[in-house]
Amino acid sequence: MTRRSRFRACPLCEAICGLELQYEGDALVAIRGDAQDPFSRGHVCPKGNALIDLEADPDRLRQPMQRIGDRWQPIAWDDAFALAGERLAAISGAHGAAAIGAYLGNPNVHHFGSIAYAPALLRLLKTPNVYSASSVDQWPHQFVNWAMYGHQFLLPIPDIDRTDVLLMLGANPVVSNGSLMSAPDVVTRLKALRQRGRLIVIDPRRSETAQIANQHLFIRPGSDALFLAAVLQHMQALGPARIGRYRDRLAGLDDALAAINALPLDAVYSHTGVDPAAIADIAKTLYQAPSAAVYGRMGVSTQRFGSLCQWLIQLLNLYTGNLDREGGTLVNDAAMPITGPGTAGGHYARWHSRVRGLPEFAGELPVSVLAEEIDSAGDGRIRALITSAGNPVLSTPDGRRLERALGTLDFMLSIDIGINETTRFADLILPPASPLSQHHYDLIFNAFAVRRVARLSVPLRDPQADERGDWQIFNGIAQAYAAASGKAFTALPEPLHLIAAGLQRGRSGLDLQALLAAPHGIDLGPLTPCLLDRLETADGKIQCAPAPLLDDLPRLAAELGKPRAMQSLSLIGRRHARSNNSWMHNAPRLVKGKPRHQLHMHPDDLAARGIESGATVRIRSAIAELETEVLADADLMPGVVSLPHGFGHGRPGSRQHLADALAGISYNDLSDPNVLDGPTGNAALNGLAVSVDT
Ligand SMILES: Nc1nc2c(c(=O)[nH]1)N[C@H]1C(S)=C(S)[C@@H](COP(=O)(O)OP(=O)(O)OC[C@H]3O[C@@H](n4cnc5c(=O)[nH]c(N)nc54)[C@H](O)[C@@H]3O)O[C@H]1N2
Ligand SMILES: Nc1nc2c(c(=O)[nH]1)N[C@H]1C(S)=C(S)[C@@H](COP(=O)(O)OP(=O)(O)OC[C@H]3O[C@@H](n4cnc5c(=O)[nH]c(N)nc54)[C@H](O)[C@@H]3O)O[C@H]1N2
Ligand code: SF4
Ligand SMILES: [Mo]
Repeated sequence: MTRRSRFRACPLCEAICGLELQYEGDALVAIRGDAQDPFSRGHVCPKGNALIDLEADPDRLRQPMQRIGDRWQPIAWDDAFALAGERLAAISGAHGAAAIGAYLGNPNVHHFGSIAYAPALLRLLKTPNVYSASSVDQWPHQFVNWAMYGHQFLLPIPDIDRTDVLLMLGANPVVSNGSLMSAPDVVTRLKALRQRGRLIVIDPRRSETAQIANQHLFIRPGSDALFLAAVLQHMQALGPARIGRYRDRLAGLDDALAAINALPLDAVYSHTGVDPAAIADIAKTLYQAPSAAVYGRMGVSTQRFGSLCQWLIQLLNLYTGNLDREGGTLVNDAAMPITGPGTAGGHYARWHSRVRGLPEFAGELPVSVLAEEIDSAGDGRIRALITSAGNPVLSTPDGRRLERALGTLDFMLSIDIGINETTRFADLILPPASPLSQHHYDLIFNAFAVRRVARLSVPLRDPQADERGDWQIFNGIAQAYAAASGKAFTALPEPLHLIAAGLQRGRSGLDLQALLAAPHGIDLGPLTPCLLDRLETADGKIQCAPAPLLDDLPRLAAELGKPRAMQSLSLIGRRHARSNNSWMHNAPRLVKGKPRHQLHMHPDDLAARGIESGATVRIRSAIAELETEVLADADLMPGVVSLPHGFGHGRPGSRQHLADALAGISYNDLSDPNVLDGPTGNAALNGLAVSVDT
């Protein structure tokens, strides 16, 4: 049979690679990188190839399913929408809007039919109980963008293709393929940077990215804010802030520097483990380089000082004059804007969580409070939950408590493709059609890319009669809920309509026709300085000293007074090229080969405890004690242990036959929902104090 190639963007990670999908008839038989995509230039990774497995997965749901006790039975779409609408309306009517909670997981961002349609349903529900994977991830970035630049998505992106020096903290793009800097084929880009200038990686593990860097320094988990503050203190001795371009657009720089300079950092070495001479050298390198960028990701956002880290990173880029400059960090002027008039810029502390009183940010509460908002009695308790493309039982802190809480809900609705650790508690699961049969435009990742690019993905096959796209599911639930509760709701038009309207709001001049005529995507060139023109703060200035960040400095200073607990180990995460958070473990081509779930520990730490590599060990955190196997890993900083998240499958009722057979424990059965970033309540997943013994 002849093969036909069809093209679209990969929906699986932020690199948004172009894929060439080869079909025989209607069967997807092979996947390659799209060599004609001007941005990804033919790059593909093992996960991209595993789309074949996802399409063929026998456990993938292809019609709505209703749970009756522990049996699942198919239900027709119209009946499913009606049931969802009636149950949600009844619970909201009896107990108020707060009784309905919603959790949006990571894949929502990768589907236009979710990201552009879910907000209308949430607005209709009017609940203060909205949660998402953002608060176990990049909230500190969004918060600092909002506080300093006036919009949560005015995100300065490191100009990795042109910079001379990149200081990278807590990121491992060689494995993750880059995050909050969409950069397909990032290895080639980083190797070019290494040739051209200097890549410096700060990480408690000699990560795959550290291995291709010019320089790698270990750091004690959670101590980066002290390190960054020390770099900024040193830099001030080298010369003045290079703020000429933004001089009259800055507010509070002196206040910010004074507060940071008041930190007594003489003991920075004993807290960070980074040699003061190296800190001085990094300050000089950044300050003197023709261009330089500081960038930090998961390891410095999902930790106790995540927001301070992101703030200090912005201040360093500003001080060296590299903020909003070619070769420094730049904001993407996306073809389909996600900032500016009519977009959700963010707000803070307009309401607080019922039980612990944590502030909302941008309309959401931190997911670390979700379980207690379900299981603590009282008015405003969550009694019904909607999850969309999320697996919070494995992905958010204290998954065991959440799991117990989910079992007590009056009603749970999941929009998901499978029955897993989370969705097995749902009363109703609505599975969207494959992304390959839907229109898609990457609203978020085109806007966070290291170049200006645009690409429309069109359906590669006709939808089947009984399939519904994500957008139809969100419309369907909202319409049924409105009907059952006597509210008004106008369904949103189909994706192409919203995509065309979105492009029209931008300044690229591109329209739908232009995108349809360019199936491999369009390159609009490198990023250009535009942040100053786009600031959305009240006074139009960059806010260098936002109060919530200054107010968090005493908490950091208090760290300096604390002796380090010598007995405890510090637990950090670890991603693998063949894993995707908690959900791609049912793909045969990804899970084959040797297991990857083990706890890694430095040989010296193993020896000190008399533990053999390969042994089964007990890991104890503040909330749990679990057993798994340990492996020696000389690439870790002594005192640090690492465990991948997203394992711990095989729970009763889950239907993921390959995943459920895998060994491993869930990191988030250990992680503590009370250990959080100060201003945002983002989960401090990394740097968890644990002990390990046999
Ligand atoms: N300890 C620890 N915990 C972490 C992290 C960590 O590094 N360490 N990382 C955090 C990060 S960065 C993130 S983003 C979160 C992720 O947290 P979540 O988004 O909650 O979890 P995922 O594992 O991504 O689960 C994705 C869910 O989406 C479903 N799904 C997949 N494709 C589709 C689709 O096309 N449509 C729909 N409707 N559903 C689909 C899957 O079946 C699965 O249920 O985890 C966080 N948790
Ligand atoms: N293969 C694969 N790719 C993925 C994912 C996946 O699960 N698998 N997930 C996707 C998602 S949702 C996201 S958000 C991105 C994340 O993308 P990245 O942030 O690039 O990925 P991580 O692997 O979480 O990198 C975190 C790094 O921080 C280090 N670290 C831990 N604690 C600290 C600390 O206290 N200080 C410092 N300086 N470093 C620390 C870790 O050792 C690790 O190397 O990856 C995406 N890409
Ligand atoms: S790097 Fe990301 S976008 Fe590219 S093929 Fe792999 S999963 Fe897909
Ligand atoms: Mo993420």
